[in-house]
Amino acid sequence: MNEVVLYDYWRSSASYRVRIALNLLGIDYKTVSIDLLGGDHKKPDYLALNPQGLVPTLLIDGRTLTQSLAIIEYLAELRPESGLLPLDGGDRQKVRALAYAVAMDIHPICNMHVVAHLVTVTDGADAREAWMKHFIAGGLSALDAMIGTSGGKFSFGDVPTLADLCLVPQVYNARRWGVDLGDFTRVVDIDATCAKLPAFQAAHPDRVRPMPTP
Ligand SMILES: N[C@@H](CCC(=O)N[C@@H](CS)C(=O)NCC(=O)O)C(=O)O
Repeated sequence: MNEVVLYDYWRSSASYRVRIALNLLGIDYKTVSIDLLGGDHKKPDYLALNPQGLVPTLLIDGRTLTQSLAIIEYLAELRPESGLLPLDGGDRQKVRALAYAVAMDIHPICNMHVVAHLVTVTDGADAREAWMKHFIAGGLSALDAMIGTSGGKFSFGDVPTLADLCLVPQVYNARRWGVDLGDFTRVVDIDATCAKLPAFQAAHPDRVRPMPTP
């Protein structure tokens, strides 16, 4: 098998999702750090891999894969026994709905280039934090309600799914921005359950942050 290579940024939620998936599936991979703050994602070499100029990108099976959820679904379909996507169509729909609530409804409006533009058009540095808190809190409140009183240990059932791979990085991001998570009991409990698993621990931004060059 060719070497698996993940182009990622340590603090990127979308990269974090894919790191967890690779770890859960036991797929060894090499990381190439794309420094978003340094503009690496807009350089021609990287744009040739990922024309959107976003991380992550995964090289695997001789393919160049982009879009974190599409990457995870590719991996999950190769290993249906992983449970990342449930086998039952109705259950799979529910897991995708929970994942999309984060990846499509919270993440895009809180992305780096979106918020950087907000700051330029509002001319207010405070706008960034207020924006992040508002949309992350609203999105996580809805996610908490969607998960509701389902009794499983994870977002859906008793094994980690695509939904948890989206929830955990979003909670990390919420904490980074100082969002009050007090009302989101299920979300916080599920995050804590995931945090006990080595695959999630090894993917945490603090564990993968590149060392500054001396
Ligand atoms: N829908 C894409 C989103 C990827 C994405 O937005 N990545 C962020 C980091 S989490 C990024 O590269 N941002 C760069 C920017 O905003 O300029 C995916 O899931 O892969």
